[in-house]
Amino acid sequence: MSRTASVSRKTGETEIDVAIDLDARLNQAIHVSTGIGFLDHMYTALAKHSGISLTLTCKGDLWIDDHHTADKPDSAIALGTAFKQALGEVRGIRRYGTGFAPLDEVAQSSTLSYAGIDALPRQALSRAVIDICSRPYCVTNLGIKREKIGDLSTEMFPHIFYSFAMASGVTLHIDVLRGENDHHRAESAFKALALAIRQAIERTGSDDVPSTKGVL
Ligand SMILES: [Mn+2]
Repeated sequence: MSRTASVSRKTGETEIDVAIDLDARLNQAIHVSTGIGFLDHMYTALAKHSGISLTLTCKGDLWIDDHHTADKPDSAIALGTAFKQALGEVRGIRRYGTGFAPLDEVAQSSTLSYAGIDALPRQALSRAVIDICSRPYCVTNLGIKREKIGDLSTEMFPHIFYSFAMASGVTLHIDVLRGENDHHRAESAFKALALAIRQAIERTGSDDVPSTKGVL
């Protein structure tokens, strides 16, 4: 049984089309175009490392600001809605997923030039925990200081994760554990979430509902 979904949302503020395939690992295709470069980068990383195929196009009212494109009720809500639809009834999957994603802060080659002073490259590290439980909840601790990364306001990151969690009905805990550079902190958070999703949606081979209550 395929786990795919398409969602279109059109409001006075944005026009979004999302198509996902949760089981596309061998033929993974990712096309993300939101009009905000850094947001494309994050959604692409999320899809890539979760092993899903994703097409996400968004035409937002970027002449106002990035709020409608990045924040609810738009790209993240559409993505969460498509994710929930593709999953269908929560059965036969692992349900829980945990992801830890490190990310180089300093290129190895440039580290060499620090010879003897700071020989270890710095790394960012994030942890994400997901429970596909139909009880939407989201807590994030990203510790990002810059106001913007590229054209994306960094205040959007918690909103993106929150909106995804609310729309998909999952519980999320996302913490950036270390990292100097805000681009890397954010990117490692999305990658950690991707790894958590990849684990949680993995089929167990049974048709079991992963809950002692027998329903999720
Ligand atoms: Mn990057």
